[in-house]
Amino acid sequence: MSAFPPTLFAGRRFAVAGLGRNGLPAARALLAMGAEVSAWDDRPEARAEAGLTLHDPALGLAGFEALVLSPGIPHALPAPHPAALAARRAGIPILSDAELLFQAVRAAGSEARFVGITGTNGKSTTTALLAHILSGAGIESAAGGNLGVPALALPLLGEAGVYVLEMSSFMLERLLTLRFDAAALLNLSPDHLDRHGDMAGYVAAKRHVFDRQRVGDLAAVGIDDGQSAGVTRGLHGRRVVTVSGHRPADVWCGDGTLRDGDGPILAMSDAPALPGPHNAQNAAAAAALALVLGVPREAVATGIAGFAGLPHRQERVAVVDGVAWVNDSKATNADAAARALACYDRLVWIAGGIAKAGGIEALRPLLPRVAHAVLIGRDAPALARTLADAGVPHAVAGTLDAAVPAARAAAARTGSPVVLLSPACASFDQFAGFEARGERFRQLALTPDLARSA
Ligand code: UMA
Repeated sequence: MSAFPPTLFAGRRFAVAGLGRNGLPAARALLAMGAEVSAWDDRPEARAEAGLTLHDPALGLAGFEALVLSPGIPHALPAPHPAALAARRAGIPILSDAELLFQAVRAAGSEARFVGITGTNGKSTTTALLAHILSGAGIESAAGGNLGVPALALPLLGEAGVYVLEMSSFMLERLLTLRFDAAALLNLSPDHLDRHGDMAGYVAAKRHVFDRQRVGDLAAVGIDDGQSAGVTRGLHGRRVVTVSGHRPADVWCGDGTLRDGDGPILAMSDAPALPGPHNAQNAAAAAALALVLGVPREAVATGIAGFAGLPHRQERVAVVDGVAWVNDSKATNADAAARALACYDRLVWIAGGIAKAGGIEALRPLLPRVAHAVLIGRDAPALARTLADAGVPHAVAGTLDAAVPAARAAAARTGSPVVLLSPACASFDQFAGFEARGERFRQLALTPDLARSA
């Protein structure tokens, strides 16, 4: 693992638009490789803080090799950003940082392998899980992309190294030469349709993860939803491996055991951080990728069993008096909360915040599992109406600080073994983001006196 040579990109000229978590490290990395970089952000304070040579791309991009556009900035829908229009006028490509990482690695003479992981849900978990399995097996790896460390902030890996990149649909639309030795598409449900026009556009963007793959490259495809399963058609030449959390596939989970054609890999009960069939599918995908990367079967099993999980995603933060406190603050919509609720037969549920269209109506089939619900946030009254209609005992606590002691009492009263924060709502009415909401839950769960004194 080392830094990229300082003259690697000498003589190359890039425009970088967007100086947030993606663009700022990208601009700095390109500069550190010797490229000439002109940067821009529509926020004056971001421009001022960047300390970079500034150029408004809307004024023209003649002479630049490419526009590195932050993933959140649209190049087509709902309306193209002026930088993207300027790139089109200048006839230069619009690239993501992952493409430039690939170019840099190859320019540095490294044949390190690239793994791309995408899907609507579970891609962060699968990326982190694969990186965990690889490091346990002693394989040098660097993980990032949409999750955590942006691609161009990753180090240079040698021949035996493996980059594990979580790829969003936004990043996948901006590749030119990057080829994934092994790629996974986990699942597909409607998301980011404003950027992709419709479901067909979204699926097309996700499918780019398999572009340029050669004969024998691995294409792992989740078959637990029809849209994703349909992608297996048309992947000729690749080594297609189907993965499922609950039905027969090339790598799948049945009777609680993760298995493939060679037999059992491990019992998912040995992997407490990966509850539910959706996590079983994430584990199946990570296993398929790890096996093709040369990780021995036993090391795949050990890696999955020892995975600690990601913060705020069904994260078991405490077990107090036999009650497990589970932080699933990342569940900002009903779809995500459904995955968590389905994992427990009887629970106390903390939910609420700013609800998405439809509220928690879609969760009705799962509500009989809820022994008691405690509601917080702006849309608690609307959620309460659904719960009342479904006959679920509930209370409106208002804040998380009030909800935690109420949930503790409800768990004792109802004999529920789990208190689950899976809000099915955005957090912005009361918190800076889902992370802050989850952190407060963790503090309150671990320190009962904090809640009592609040
Ligand atoms: N900006 C402009 N003009 C605009 C819009 C934005 O100048 O018209 C500037 C903003 O002022 C800001 C920057 O662009 O400075 C923001 O860029 P961005 O929206 O791409 O966000 P980043 O902070 O750079 O984070 C991005 C990813 N965000 C998105 O894809 C929306 C992060 O994924 C990623 O972790 C990060 O790069 C590092 O690679 C987050 C995400 O929500 C987790 N991803 C979506 C998802 O998971 O569903 C795809």
